[in-house]
Amino acid sequence: MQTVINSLTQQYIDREDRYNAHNYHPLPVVLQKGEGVYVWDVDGKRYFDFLSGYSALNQGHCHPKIVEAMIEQASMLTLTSRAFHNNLMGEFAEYITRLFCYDKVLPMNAGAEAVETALKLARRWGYVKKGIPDAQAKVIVCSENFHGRTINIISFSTDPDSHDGFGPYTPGYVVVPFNDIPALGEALRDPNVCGFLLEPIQGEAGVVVPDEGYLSTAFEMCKAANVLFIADEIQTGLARTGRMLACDHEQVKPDMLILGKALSGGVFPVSAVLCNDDIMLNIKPGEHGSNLWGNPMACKVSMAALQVLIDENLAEKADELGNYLRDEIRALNSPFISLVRGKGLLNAIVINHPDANAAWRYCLELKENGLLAKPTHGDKIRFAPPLVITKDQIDTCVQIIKRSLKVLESGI
Ligand code: IF1
Repeated sequence: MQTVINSLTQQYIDREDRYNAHNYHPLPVVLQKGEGVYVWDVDGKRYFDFLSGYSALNQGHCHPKIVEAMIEQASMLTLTSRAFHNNLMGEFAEYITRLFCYDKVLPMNAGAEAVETALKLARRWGYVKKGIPDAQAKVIVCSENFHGRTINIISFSTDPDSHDGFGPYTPGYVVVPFNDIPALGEALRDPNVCGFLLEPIQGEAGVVVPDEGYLSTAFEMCKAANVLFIADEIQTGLARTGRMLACDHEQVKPDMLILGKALSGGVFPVSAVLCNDDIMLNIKPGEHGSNLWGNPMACKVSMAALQVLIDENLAEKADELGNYLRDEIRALNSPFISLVRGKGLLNAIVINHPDANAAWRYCLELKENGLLAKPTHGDKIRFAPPLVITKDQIDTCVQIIKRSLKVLESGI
């Protein structure tokens, strides 16, 4: 089916295309308003958002408490830089470190910056505390990882689109297959390894959930090898998978925790690294920073965003509704859906269809029927609505998901 794009939508798209870098391939929908689980396009058509800004919007669009915190702070004080103190930095740091039970927090802005920060902290810990010879530190990472777009981070990406053509690459990384304990064991034998960086569930790879016991076993192995276990929970964290952190499913407390995305409820770039003093205090004044990090706006917004997760029991809701959503999609018994996987409300379906373009065509049809989702790696589609969605709304969405499958009956 050919989607009809009206001329107003096309004008917006053409303008973007004319002036914006071409580093994305979005669905042809132009949004201008959001509230809770809904977004509206420039024609006023309403959609369920099943992407949630790649999990930045766990609290839903324009959550009133988060927006209120932002507006209040915006008219009071927005930025001090770290040359001076501000009245919110300490309050935020106390709030978030108590919540996640770490000694210290180091706030940043984008997710990739927090990952970079964690890698610097791991290397520094390796030299100061573990006694790794200068410039020899290595970090183990997983194949199919996604941790951001900086040159350092893409140096250890195994995705050709992210990686190729941006060399020379940063050395110091060892790639092991995800969910492979023996391979990790082998890599941990190198005494120069300071850290193991992983996503507890691989998001961009298509919501790949490791075997039960993988996280806890990997954590124990890192302990035994005196290697830091570093969890990138930028996408899996903050109630998305049915627990505050995905590592909570296996009672693992990472040595370093990386947060981003929903840390601000999607209104503002806020990220953070949390760890204890033996790791954090190896970085001294002048050795790391950012002009914008930990600004009062971010502090205020982030505390509001975290409080919403707690007050609205969003982890519990994600757990319950995630099980329900997966069961309902499985019950459709569609020959075109070969797999439904995920935890909580971080889910993906795998499309089974001879047409390589089927997942894209299906997403266009979902859009026509009022639900926005985006394919990843060709045949996978993420289903990750804001956690404020209700059971009734999920029922409506499952009907849309079902009805839209009809489009795949053609083109076989
Ligand atoms: C885009 C992907 C998802 C992340 C994890 C670090 C970062 C991300 C686990 C970096 C960011 C975003 C980036 C966004 C799309 C989205 C994404 F497709 F790119 F891979 F969700 F799966 N660690 N993920 O998922 O955080 O610096 O971007 O704030 O358009 O690139 P960032």
